Amino acid sequence: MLIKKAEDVPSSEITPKSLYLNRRTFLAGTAIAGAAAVVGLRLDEIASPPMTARANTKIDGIKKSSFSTNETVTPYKDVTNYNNYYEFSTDKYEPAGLAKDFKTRPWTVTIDGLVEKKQVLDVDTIIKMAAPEERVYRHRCVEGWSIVVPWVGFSLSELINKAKPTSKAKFVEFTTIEDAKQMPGQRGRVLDWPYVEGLRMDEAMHPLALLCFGMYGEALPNQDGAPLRLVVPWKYGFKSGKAIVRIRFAESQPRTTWAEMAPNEYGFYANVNPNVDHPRWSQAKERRLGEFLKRPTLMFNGYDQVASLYSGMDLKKNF
Ligand SMILES: Nc1nc2c(c(=O)[nH]1)N[C@H]1C(S)=C(S)[C@@H](COP(=O)(O)O)O[C@H]1N2
Ligand SMILES: [Mo]
Repeated sequence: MLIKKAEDVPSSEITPKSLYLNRRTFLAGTAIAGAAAVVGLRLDEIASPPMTARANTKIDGIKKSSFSTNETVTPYKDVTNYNNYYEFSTDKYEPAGLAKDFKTRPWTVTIDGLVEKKQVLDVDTIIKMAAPEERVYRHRCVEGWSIVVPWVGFSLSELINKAKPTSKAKFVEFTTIEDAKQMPGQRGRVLDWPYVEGLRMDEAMHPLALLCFGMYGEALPNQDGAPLRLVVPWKYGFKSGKAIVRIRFAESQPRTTWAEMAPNEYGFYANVNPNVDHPRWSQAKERRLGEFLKRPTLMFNGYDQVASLYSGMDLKKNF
């Protein structure tokens, strides 16, 4: 995500990594640097960065899903070294390192609001609620890059059905952990912590909405949202909150972090839509990490099966 008000960003956060990268690129050779600059590539697309150690637990019994795309999966090293995770850093290259020692156990998730019974569940109880599936989804960041990831999890509806929301519940709110001791980005006021996102109940119940605890057959790396995150593939990435500690059912639309931060730029719905530009850039195209040329962005990120959720709605107004 791009920050609207530069003055909100503590100077420590603006340390120009790009300068450092440019210097490294420069030292690596001006020909490569020139080529990288011309096509707008990241340095690690030219020269491989250090690999993230793959020390995550393998998940057993993963079923394949018919929701998966057969597009080329983005390399693990890209997905785990280029992350939006402002609790750690606004620099996409930094969460991988800064989240290394983040503690994801013990971990509980509070389920409250308009439910038959409020409860605090251990994350491992949640993970065992249904059989794990691999869902290879396209994931489109509002900033214009995209990835294809073999996520592991199960439909959020499985958890919602067990949580038994009352008939009054029309929305679901997801809150991320607040722990400035472990999350250096939370020591600054870049966002109004904790990070909160939300969905309308019918969106949350759509089988594509994934409660996610793994990727590439293993437990989620910390920088990708361990131990539990959401993946809502037809919406811009910011709707998919990481490190969830609370799920609250509500009658009215929850206040969500990015829509509060910059309401003219980020809406509550945030459906991927090539026809509705961000006020500061076009959303018509995207760059798949690792590719040279941009590709067209698809309506609902190509997940047409959600279109009926929005029939009769003006998606230019409800962006
Ligand atoms: N808690 C939390 N969740 C978050 C974010 C964040 O900053 N904090 N960034 C969002 C954005 S903008 C994107 S694009 C995705 C990125 O997920 P990834 O790093 O696994 O690709 O996470 C989303 N979830
Ligand atoms: Mo994003």
